[in-house]
Amino acid sequence: MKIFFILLALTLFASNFFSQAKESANWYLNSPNQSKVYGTAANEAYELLTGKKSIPVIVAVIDSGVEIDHPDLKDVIWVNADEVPNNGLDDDHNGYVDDVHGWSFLGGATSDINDEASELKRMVFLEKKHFGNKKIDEVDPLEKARFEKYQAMKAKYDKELGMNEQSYQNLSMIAGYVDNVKMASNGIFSKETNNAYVPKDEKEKKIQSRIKLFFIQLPPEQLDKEIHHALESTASQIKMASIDADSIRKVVVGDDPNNLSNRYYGCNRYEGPDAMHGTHVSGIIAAKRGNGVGIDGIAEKAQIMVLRAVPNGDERDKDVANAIRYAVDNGAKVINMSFGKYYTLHKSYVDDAIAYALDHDVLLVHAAGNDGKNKDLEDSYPTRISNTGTIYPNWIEVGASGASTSPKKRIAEFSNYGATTVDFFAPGVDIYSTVPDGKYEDASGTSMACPATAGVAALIRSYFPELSAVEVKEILMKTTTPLKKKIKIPGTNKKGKMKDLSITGGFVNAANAVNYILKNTKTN
Ligand SMILES: [Ca+2]
Ligand SMILES: [Ca+2]
Ligand SMILES: [Ca+2]
Repeated sequence: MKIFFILLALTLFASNFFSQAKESANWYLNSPNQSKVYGTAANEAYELLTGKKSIPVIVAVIDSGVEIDHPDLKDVIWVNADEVPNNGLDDDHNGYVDDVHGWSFLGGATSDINDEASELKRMVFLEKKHFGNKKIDEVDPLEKARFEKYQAMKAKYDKELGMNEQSYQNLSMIAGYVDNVKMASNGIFSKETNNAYVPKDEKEKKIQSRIKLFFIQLPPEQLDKEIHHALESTASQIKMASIDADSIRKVVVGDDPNNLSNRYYGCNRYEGPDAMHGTHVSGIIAAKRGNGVGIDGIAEKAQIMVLRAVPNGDERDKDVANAIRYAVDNGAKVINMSFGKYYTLHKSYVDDAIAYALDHDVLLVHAAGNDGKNKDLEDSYPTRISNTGTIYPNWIEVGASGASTSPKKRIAEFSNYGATTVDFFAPGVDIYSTVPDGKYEDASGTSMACPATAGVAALIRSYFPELSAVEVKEILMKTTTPLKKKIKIPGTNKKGKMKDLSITGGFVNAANAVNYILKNTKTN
């Protein structure tokens, strides 16, 4: 699941949700050393690096796909120089035909996967195949524990389905209301038309007043779009419930998603059906700086390698592992992973790919998730902790922070956290970045904090290539900006310390990292 622009589906009726005031469009580049806004200090880092040499760094974006011809991205998309485009041959013999800018693990000869089942559904589906309609007393005694686990998963899955139905009904009502407002006012949904609209009944009256609260943070046009987007994706999850968990995959891609031995499947369509999320992520890392167009990304010399592996619904461990391996084999030094799920079917396969990245000096950056949860209590996947208990050191886990200077509002209300499982926080609220059709939009999520951090890591690796992935991670950990004041713990009404939320208790800071390196290591 794309840890996405905050899903309105479940939260539209929580009035305090969008509580953070926007300070400025490029706030994520600001320095906490120079202002009270806790950006990444990328611009200050460049001031410190004036005159120093840097090299290109490939950053793999494992995501939904990327608009590679976006005006602010087209010059920073990775080009596989050894691959001749469109000749139907694997010229560089890496196993992938015509992979010029990366690869999609979610397509076949002619079509692409957009919607997929949840991992929980896949697990329930496989176990159902195994146990059929057996009852507990009909199960082989040796399989009782497995059966009980299956029953627990099934109960959870059934509950999820019920919740989807509920949020679909809520969203339909809200979307219907928005459409009614538009119909009454020449197609325009705005503050004014919402205020002027005469509600048809009590329900509409309630929606009208709730929507007013959301206008404080979200422009009407975006709210309209997000409501309809959430409605569509909920509808697709409901539709998914009635079909075989692997059927779409088998028809579109053609591989067996539970046979992990085959790495070579997919296609070279980099955008896929919905490149919104991956395009936004890529802009934060690398949108062309100083070209007078759009925004400045964080890492000037980053080249984006596009790896499509994250559909609507849950990504598959097989694709995540193969995308990591592709990135490692084809020269990426940093991998951005703005996705996650709470169930996993083939975790060891991803564990092995992470170990492979470690062996080849590749840094993985992962989003903590948007459920306001303590990850020390319930972790999501992928995770740096392997099935055998190894903790991989080439991994950074990032929570999301906002531009607000009020400590109470500095940590995003939606962000997951963990005193032992999240490393630090990075800008992830109201981040303005590239989206398809050559446009730009605000989005919030740990999905945005992750590329903010990947961008900083790429900046460091570009100027200090002699540092290893693990050293870069350690330096970013050592040089975070602390915050002594009490913060609000996401998803609760409790106050806490930053150390309750992350290992470092701080916020990523590119300038501090550069300063540290210049002082403590012999470079350039
Ligand atoms: Ca190739
Ligand atoms: Ca070729
Ligand atoms: Ca630009």
